[in-house]
Amino acid sequence: MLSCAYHALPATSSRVINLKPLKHLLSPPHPTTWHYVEHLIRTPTRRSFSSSMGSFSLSDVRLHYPSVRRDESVVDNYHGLPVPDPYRWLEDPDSEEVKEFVKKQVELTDSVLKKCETREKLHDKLTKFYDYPKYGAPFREGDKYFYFYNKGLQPQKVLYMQDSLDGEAEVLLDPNELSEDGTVALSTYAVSEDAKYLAYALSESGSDWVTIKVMRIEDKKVEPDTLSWVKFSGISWTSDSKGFFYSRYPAPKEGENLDAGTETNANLDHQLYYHFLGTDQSEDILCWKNPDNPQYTLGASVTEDGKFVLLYIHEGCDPVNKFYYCDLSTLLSGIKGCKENKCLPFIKLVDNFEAMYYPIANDDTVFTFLTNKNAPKNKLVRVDLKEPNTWTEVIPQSENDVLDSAVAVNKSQLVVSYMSDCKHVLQLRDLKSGALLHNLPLSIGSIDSISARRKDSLFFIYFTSFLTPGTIYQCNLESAVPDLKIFRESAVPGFNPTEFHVSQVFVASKDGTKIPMFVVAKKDIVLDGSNPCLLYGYGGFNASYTPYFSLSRTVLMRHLGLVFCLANIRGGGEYGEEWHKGGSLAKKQNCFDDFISCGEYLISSGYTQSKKLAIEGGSNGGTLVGACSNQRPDLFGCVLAHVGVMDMLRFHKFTIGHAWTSDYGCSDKEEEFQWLIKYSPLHNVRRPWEQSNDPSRQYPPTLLLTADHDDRVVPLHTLKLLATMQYVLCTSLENSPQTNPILGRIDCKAGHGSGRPTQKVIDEWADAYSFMAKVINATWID
Ligand code: X99
Repeated sequence: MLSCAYHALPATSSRVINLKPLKHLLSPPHPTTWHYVEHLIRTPTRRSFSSSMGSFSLSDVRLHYPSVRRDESVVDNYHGLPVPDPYRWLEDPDSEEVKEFVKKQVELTDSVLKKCETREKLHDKLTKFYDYPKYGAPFREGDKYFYFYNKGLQPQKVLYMQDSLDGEAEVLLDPNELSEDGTVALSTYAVSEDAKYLAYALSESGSDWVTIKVMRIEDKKVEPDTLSWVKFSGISWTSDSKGFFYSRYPAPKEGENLDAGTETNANLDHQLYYHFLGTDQSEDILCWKNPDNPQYTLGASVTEDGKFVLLYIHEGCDPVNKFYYCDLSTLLSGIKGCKENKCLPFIKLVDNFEAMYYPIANDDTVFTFLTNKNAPKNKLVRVDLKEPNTWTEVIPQSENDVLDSAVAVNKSQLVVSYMSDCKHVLQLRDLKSGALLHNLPLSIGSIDSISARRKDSLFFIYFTSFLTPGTIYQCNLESAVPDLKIFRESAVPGFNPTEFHVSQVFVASKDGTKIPMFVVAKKDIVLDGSNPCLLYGYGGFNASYTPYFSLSRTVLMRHLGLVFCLANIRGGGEYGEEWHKGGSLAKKQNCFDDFISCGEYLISSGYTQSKKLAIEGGSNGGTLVGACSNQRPDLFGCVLAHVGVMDMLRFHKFTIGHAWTSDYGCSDKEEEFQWLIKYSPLHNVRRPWEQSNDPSRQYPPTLLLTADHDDRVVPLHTLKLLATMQYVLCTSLENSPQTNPILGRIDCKAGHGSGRPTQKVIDEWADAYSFMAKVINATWID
């Protein structure tokens, strides 16, 4: 499971603390630019392919790559150094030439995927295995219970409501009814405190843009309220249920942005608004803006007691925020009185970006925060707003474990989760003193979410692990000794977890730092270097990977004998903010060294060999595998790079890219340009046969994946790297030794990953992993 402290700030339902990062959640409307290639993915045109008789190796003969124009006239000057960018024209998603490029790449890729023998079998098995009921943890609002449920292969999960846990459940919102192909997804949502209204944000085609709608729960009537240009927003109702706070960007100028999610322009001037139910969006009250700092992002939440609205201001993606509050009772004529762009009279409790301040609970003006102020592994502190200079410690920083989350429950208690060597540990503590009351034992794995309210004595947690699809525990704090009881448990039919084994090893990296890595494999594997192996990593943005269930990897382990490995490399938050800083900015190379060391370990310890070692990563993890394959093309047998940031010199110019300078730095600054040019995947593609004594050394078979509506990491990153790799390695030399394929998979009506319908998820798994199986020569085991 992936979690990130920065993302724990209230964004989804205020009462379910979802520890998953928002990048796997989160999006809106309009036609698409690259729709016309969609049919090519389903019914590809036939194309002749040399050596297509029977079983063959994809590397026998060089593919016939499309010829792609290079514009040698585009050369940027970075602090005196000229840097050519011959594929700059690929940055315009609306140009006909780009559409033609995409079309040809999709045709080529599909012609190869058709030759991957396991593609259909994988598709069938993945579909069969995925068809099991998936429940989310119940959460309460007013006197109702709510939960998500997908009966198996539904494109999107459905929101249900019931009066009691054993009462009859009714469908409240079924996103599957909102589009024919399942590409409309529910992202953020919030139920009003009286449980009369549901405000919910819908995303189209995987975009980060969302439209907020409102439903009257009683009769499920959808109200006329429609809020547009919402992105990176939570929804938080005031306790009077008259309306809610949300964040948005200014509406684009007329004619701009006809197909939300395909545009690439920078997201600037995030603003906080309050929407009154039953009014037009044009009447919404502007509550905060930062005209002097257009790159800031804003979020707000109303406290559980309804007294305060809290404002969080972020600059970039670091776990740091400013923290302001407004006592709602002091607004003389209510929020309405704040018209004419005056904003709410927020009081600045923390007005710098030195640390993270995440509110856990408040008793009137006495607030308890989770913070990393002078505590890189986090701690709990308390302050009375009336005495803003007196802070006391409630739970001090632990020596080894990261204080991951704390949720108030049963009036005076806290459910606290720690991350201990990349696994979660759960405790019950006293809210006032922070004292440990009980350890709540769990097996080795992750707490995906904690669903609790301060006024309730019953809470739920969602637990997952490599071999546990999902177990929801309930805990009743009315009993003398709290006891976690299984409330619901998922099982994948046909999957027997007892056949597999999970271990955790600590691999010495280049500088000696011990890097934890999980290894999941069949119990009876032989360490003779013969096993197909998949190494996965992320390494950035303080995001932590703890054990999680992956249906696709389960199928690969069972039917390809695959060893699955998860490397907890630096840049993540597995050991707190120091682990993050150890793999960011000037130290980003540590991420690649850590990952490469993990790959070398898997070979030296007999799990696998280079030819059978695949690496995979998405987003910042796409950058990771892109950089690692540039640095060690000899070490890997397959590279799967999903939605990666590949142009490290220009990422900050597109959509929310500017927020990533907190991890990467920015090429506008000379020193930081020097960090970036050294590992930028786009700028470090070299011919391995010219770099070594081995004239046959080449790049591993590579699949670069992206999607037309990815407005988080815009597709141009992948398109430019694809064109560059094909040119440098394959087409610019008549008899290039590079026979391993370099391919791109460009999905349509899809984005960075969140909200993707089940069918698209399964299609992508089948494509990527059948390509992998083919090139690492992993054969099907029935
Ligand atoms: C983001 O870019 C987060 C974007 N984002 C906000 C939100 O800035 O999702 C924000 C403000 C308020 C509410 C919600 C949001 N992220 C998240 C990075 C990594 C992350 C990302 O997606 F920090 F975990 N990247 C893509 C980084 C490089 C590749």
